Amino acid sequence: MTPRGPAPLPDRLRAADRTLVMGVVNVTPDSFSDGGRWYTPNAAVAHGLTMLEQGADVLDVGGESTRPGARRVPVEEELERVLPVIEALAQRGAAVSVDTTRAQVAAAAVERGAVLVNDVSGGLADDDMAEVVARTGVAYVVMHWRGHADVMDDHAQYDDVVADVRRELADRRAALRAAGVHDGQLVLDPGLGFAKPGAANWPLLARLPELVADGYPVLVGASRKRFLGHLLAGSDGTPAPPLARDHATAAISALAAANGAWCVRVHDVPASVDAVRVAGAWQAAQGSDDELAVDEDARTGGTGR
Ligand code: PMM
Repeated sequence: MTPRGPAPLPDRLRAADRTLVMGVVNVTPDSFSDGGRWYTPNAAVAHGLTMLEQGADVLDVGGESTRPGARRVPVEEELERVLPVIEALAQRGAAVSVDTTRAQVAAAAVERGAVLVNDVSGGLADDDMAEVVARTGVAYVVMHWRGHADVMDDHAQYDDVVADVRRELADRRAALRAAGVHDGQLVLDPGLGFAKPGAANWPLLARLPELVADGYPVLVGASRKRFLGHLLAGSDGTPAPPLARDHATAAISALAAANGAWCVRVHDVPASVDAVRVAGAWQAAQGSDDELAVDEDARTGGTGR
């Protein structure tokens, strides 16, 4: 199948002046980050609606935990968990993303109104995913991944983590393109915490502009992850628990936004909405400063004084 010409992400997945914020709706009993607090469909929908009010641009609904060591959920159970929540949130006008590695779940979610498929395996976990993405034309997050949660820690060796992640993402893009997915559908994600030892996450953040320079929207999912727990460890070395990692998450949202991220995926929406707004205003002022300098140059005859 030949790839179609480039087309940008849908308008509702773009903001002119700032990075987007994706709120996490985990419909799972065992997520590392929120421990199943929103497990029933009603609780998950209510939580999603709250995040919309708090300023989330996209809601990411997932029914399978990806925490290290987690076991897989049968597909029927994943469908039962996510579909009612996706449908209800889409009907309320939300831009909904489905967090799944399964083609069958992705296809059903798009039918119920999802506008983005967030696949932490970048198409590697299910050979049919590329066909679903190509056929539906849905926007698609290609995350860097080296194996399911039960084995990913065995695949965490890198020469240069940033170069290796970029190269493996380029391989995924080529495979998706060959299956008929077009480049304009794609979002890239470095996959923080997925087959990444703690220290490997920092270069992926610090060198984010290299990934951004590959020319695709970039999603950053640092929220409440283990490497932040280690950063914030107490004096006895005990990692900070997930719910104590939100301030650090917001700091990363600001820095990721300032470094060109398209979107940040977070559990605590209000702080990251403020963070990306700060980054947006900061960058706009840098632009307006340039304009001021040009105006000033015109007035002073080019001395700028
Ligand atoms: N992290 C998690 C789940 N889904 N999706 C993308 N695109 N990027 C991520 O970093 C990511 C993800 C794991 O976190 P959770 O259990 O809190 O949802």
